[in-house]
Amino acid sequence: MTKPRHRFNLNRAQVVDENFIDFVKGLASPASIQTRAITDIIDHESGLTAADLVELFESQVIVRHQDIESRNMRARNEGFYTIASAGHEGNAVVGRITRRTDLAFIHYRSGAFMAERSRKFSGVDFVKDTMLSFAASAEDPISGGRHKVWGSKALFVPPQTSTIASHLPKAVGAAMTLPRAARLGIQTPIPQDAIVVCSFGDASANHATAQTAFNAASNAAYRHLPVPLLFMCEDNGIGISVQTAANWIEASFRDRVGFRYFRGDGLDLIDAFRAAKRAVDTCRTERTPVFLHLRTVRLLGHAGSDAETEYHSWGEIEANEAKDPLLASAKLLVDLGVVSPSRVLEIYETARSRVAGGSRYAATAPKLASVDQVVSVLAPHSPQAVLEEADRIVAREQRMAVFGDEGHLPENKPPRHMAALINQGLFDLLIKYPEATLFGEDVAKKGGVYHVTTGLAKQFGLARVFNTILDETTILGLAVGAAHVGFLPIPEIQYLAYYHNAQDQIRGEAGSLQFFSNDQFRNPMVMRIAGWAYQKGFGGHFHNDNSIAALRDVPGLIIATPSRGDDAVKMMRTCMAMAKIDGRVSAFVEPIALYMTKDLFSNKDHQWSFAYPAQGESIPLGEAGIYNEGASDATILTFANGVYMSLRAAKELREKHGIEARVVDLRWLNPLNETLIIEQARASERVVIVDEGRKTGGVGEAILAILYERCGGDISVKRIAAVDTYIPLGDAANLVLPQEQDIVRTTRDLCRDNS
Ligand SMILES: Cc1ncc(C[n+]2csc(CCOP(=O)(O)OP(=O)(O)O)c2C)c(N)n1
Ligand SMILES: [Mg+2]
Repeated sequence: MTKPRHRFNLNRAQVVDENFIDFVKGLASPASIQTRAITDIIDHESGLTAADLVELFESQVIVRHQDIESRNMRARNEGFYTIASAGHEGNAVVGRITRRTDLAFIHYRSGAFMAERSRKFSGVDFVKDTMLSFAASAEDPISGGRHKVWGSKALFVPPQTSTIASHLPKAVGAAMTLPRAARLGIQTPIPQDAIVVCSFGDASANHATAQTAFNAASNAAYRHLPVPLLFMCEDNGIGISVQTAANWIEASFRDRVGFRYFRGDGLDLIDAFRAAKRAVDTCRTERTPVFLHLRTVRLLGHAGSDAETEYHSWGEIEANEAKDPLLASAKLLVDLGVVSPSRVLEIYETARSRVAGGSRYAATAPKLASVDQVVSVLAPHSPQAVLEEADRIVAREQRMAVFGDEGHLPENKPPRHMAALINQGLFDLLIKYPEATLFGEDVAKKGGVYHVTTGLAKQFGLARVFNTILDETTILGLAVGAAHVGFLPIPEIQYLAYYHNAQDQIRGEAGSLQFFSNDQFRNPMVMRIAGWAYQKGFGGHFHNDNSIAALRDVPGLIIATPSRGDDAVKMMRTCMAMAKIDGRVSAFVEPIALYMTKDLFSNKDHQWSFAYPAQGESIPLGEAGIYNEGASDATILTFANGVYMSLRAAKELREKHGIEARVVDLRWLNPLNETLIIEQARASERVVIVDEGRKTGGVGEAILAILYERCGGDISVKRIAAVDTYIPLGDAANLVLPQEQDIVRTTRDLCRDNS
């Protein structure tokens, strides 16, 4: 049907547009067809009516014009995004059949789904909102101009990043935890009969992150757990330029354990509607993972910048365009006698002008105009409210019900090591926050590798404290999803090295949600990670990882790392309060080597055992611990194991060298408290940074930068940091990690050279 004039026209949006008009003009005239009542049922199995068809078609058309206009906007430098839904408009049926409260994490080509979802809430102006998003306007109601995303608070569609498949683990998490919330009496933003929807492309289905989500859902269903999750694969047979093998999606998902598989033709509204209806109904009633395989076609290339002719012949491009679902929908409507061709064209042109109006408005709508505006929602912090929340005291009876009697209250027990205190701190947090849930590998019966979670599962039940499958992406995705449905998750990562394995769930997903949703969606959590090195004679690199670059790299992520048990409890209280009040995500890095440490200077001195802090005590974000405060010969800036080693070094410096060094436990590695660092550095004008992290990517780098930028040459600084290497097994580990004697020597030399 492509006219010869269209060959070699690189502007395929124009071609597809003209094709549609020509095609409809060529359809049989209204006089020759019967007319139907809008209430007529067209398909008895699904209940699809003529009215459904008309509205579905209107949604398809609106999205098509948005796609065409996005390219015009780009050409005028008024728009900044051109990935289209063109050819995928059949997904409108899923938008129509699902409910507004069916939490949806969607693909960038799910525009027609979104158009249909928008019908379910009168306060949403779909066209204007999409145009504002293309234009990256600060008025874009979902991201505030930070990205072109599909999303809406009112429509329960959180925005997704461009990282394909990264939204699937959280979809699994939301679907798995929604039923748990009901059992626990946790208030959820969506009703209990909601389902969770996620959509993605065929190529994305191969991604490790997608596969891990399929596996987690499959495994849960296999264990007879409810997982009301609809996976919608929009299969256009290609990923950018790479073809998906014929029937690959069907072959690999049709018989996946625990999945119900449905196939629909997204190029045919009746077939797609029927399949979607079955899929959604099955998912809703059976509470089981459903895989809806929707056939689509990709029109207009991968994005506006994609020269499709590099990998497709003109013939192939035209053959795809001939499959345009809008042609099929128009023909269906006319053939069924639902509307006339001229009415089809009217609908088409009305949509064009609505979109053009939205585009005109968006072109001049305000943009993000300052750094403050850009970052205003990245890391919200309300210190006063957080402090009050952290110090909020739980009713005595509630604690008594868990701890038993006065003597068993943790604050009435003798001083103990960090693992024991964190454990008790977690008991208190699970009492304080009924919506808190703790999960990870081995955390339940075993109580974690280091017994930090001992007794929690028994006390609070396996609905709240549970083991996950062995997969960090699943653990963190579960946390994000659980947060979306109202939980306050405390996921545990067994070792820092295994955070790296799954970091995109924090860096790309959890960390970015408030930013890309203009703080309308939040996924608060406190991610506990057993980390750092110095485990004597055990572990090698994988249990002694000291690289926090991957955490420091996440914008807005709070990094907390205690050096002693009482601090740990007080800092955890603040992290939970920041999650609760400001929706924040924290990484709580617990130094494994100090978990069981009781003594500081000599055997049985118990100087590293601490009393459990009473309710109402917390350590605010940024507050440091200062030891030997009056000391003015040198300032040691450090954290975690560094504090322990530095205190021992300071004793030796005093006793053997007459040097008085103060030791500053920074506790919070992101954001760094610059004011405090400067103050403490100025107190002696000689600074030793003890960073057990790696020289590259460790926090020492940032401290050096702060000191240099803020103090110039006024202050003498030396840095001790770990060697840029993986950590070897056994005693060789000490060759590459900062040692107590390094601190003594460096501080002594610094004082001697700058006396
Ligand atoms: C993790 C990741 N790797 C690579 C990309 C770049 N990329 C964007 S879309 C895409 C192809 C996706 O194909 P498919 O899942 O079939 O979706 P389609 O675009 O065909 O709808 C690729 C490789 C990305 N966004 N994320
Ligand atoms: Mg594809």
